Amino acid sequence: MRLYHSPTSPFVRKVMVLLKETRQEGDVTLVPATGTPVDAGSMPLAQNPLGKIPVLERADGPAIYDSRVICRYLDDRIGGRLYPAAPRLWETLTLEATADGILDAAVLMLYETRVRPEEKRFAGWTEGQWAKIARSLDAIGERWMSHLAGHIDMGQIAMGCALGYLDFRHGARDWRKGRDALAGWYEDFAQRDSMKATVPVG
Ligand SMILES: N[C@@H](CCC(=O)N[C@@H](CS)C(=O)NCC(=O)O)C(=O)O
Repeated sequence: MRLYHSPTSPFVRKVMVLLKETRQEGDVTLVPATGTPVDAGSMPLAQNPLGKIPVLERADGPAIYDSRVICRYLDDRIGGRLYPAAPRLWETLTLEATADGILDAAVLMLYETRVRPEEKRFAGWTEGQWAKIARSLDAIGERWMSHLAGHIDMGQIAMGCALGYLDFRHGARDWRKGRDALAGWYEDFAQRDSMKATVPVG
């Protein structure tokens, strides 16, 4: 299989952590890809018309995309370890969706400063994105700590990648402030070999 990859993409990181946790890394060749909404660059447009990564080219079927689809596919391929059976599955998927939503907002905030010309920026829009992140982190701290304390699953991996990305791109916002329980969980989770091996650089 071939995975379109960037070492700074938190969505790609979700896939990389899963590959390491499930010992499938050797089955995948990484293909570098970069691009933005205004310049698709080397994004695999033929495989994903949305021009986003990750994209996985499979040996047994057409390319698939969106980190949630790829992660579910790769987990299913080895018998399903990181997506548990229902009813816990619905929590796992909701936690993963929340982490991905945090990442969507965080990536849009980055594009606002990196891609949009300064005279066209709108601070209220950026703050609205951060408000989504802040509300989500508060909700996780209030309602999801027992799930996070359970057996590792894809919801936890996605949340670990989301918090790592906030440190990487939005460290000055200090997401840990007032969120001791979540910060404590992340400190431990970030020590996993799969997380240490995929820390974003660039
Ligand atoms: N929902 C997608 C989001 C993927 C995504 O936004 N990837 C970013 C890189 S971090 C990207 O490819 N951006 C290019 C663009 O938006 O044009 C997923 O989970 O895979």
